[in-house]
Amino acid sequence: MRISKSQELYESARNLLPGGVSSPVRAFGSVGGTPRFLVRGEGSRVWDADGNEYVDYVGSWGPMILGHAHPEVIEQVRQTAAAGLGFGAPHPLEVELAREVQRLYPALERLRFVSSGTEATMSALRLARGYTGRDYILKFKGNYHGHADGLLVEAGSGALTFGRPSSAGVPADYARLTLVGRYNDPENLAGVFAEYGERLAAVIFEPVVGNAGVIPPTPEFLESLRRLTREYGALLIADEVMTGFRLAPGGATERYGLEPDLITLGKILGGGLPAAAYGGRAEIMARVAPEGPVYQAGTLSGNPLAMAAGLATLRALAASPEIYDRLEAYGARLEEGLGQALGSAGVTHTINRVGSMLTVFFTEGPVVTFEDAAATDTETFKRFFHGLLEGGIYWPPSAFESAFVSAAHDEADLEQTLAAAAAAFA
Ligand code: KE4
Repeated sequence: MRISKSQELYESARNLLPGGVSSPVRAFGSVGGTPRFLVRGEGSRVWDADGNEYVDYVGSWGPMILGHAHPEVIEQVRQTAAAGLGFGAPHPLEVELAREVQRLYPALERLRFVSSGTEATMSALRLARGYTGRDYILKFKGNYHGHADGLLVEAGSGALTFGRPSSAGVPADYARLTLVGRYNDPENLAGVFAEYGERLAAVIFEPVVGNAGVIPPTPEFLESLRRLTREYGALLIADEVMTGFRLAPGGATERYGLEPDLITLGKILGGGLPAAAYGGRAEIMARVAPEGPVYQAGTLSGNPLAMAAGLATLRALAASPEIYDRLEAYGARLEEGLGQALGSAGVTHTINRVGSMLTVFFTEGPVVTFEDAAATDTETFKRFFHGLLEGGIYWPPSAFESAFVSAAHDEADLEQTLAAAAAAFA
């Protein structure tokens, strides 16, 4: 496979951008090799600067649930762009998209558009602190909610969970206000609440973890989250930036019957353009400026093009609800086929899948906690990743990410994917 153009571009990019990329995971750091500079996408496929074609399971990290360059989405963006790219003023498309989001997420009596998932979670946590008057927040190890300072925190030492910075530049004093719990561990959760419950502003969690690889929630964990937050008056924030509109029309909230106090959304919400949101009950959101004292703002919030792309995406999904059956069916066949290919090659693995989100862990399994996921053999993942890449399959370049199936993936894609997986370990 000739990749000289990507190599040249990467050389130039590294003299301009840290690591040659605009977001770290794109640099292939954990798998090695030259990141592919992608220049075109259509349906389930993408092309790199050298003209190599790939079946795409990254989908821009989730947004491209319809597949790339969906005609209706492109047309709506084109029409909107022809009228101007943005005004920094209210726009009709904000009303239309908010109405469509509210139809799918009735819990969102009010919502605020922002430009990234990070902004959404950062703002939701500030709102929770402003609403409760409390300072501590709780997140879970292996859950990622974007790069706001208070969220770049890992479990501290000691039985409980004082946070400490997981990134340079985050003051220890600030990280200390973030507690880090263990996902799918109701006992640990009860312990944190016993110690800190009265001081907790919010608990933020991924309803289905995608950022440690896919880890589904246990019913007990979901039940204890809602019960304990209610009991102690902490807000429950479901971070649906990745799962929103993907695991069901109403995301994980619909799929698992969740009752969060706040929900954050992103990715599919912008259809591939920069749009995200946070929202919840009107009496909570009434605290958000300009109505209330919790400040949050953004030049490009509610940008018309992003609204147009998101609205066209959600409308295309609503017009063809059978898409969710197709995502489930392809996801199941991909899981089964990869299991057979890896099993036949004698490769120890376990696959976690929820709908169209899937991760192959190279460990015995089951993978129920972050520690289970961390046991995956990253060297074997590297062989899997590059075997797929050589076979024209663009898989997420990290063992701790979710692959994404789109409505555009078809039989030919599946056959090519399974053949490449078998060849990777032949
Ligand atoms: P952004 O700021 O990247 O739009 O969203 C942050 C975020 C928040 N919450 C969840 C559950 C997320 O998955 C994300 C971002 N996801 C990663 C993929 N694991 C984005 C890819 C990247 O960092 O380049």
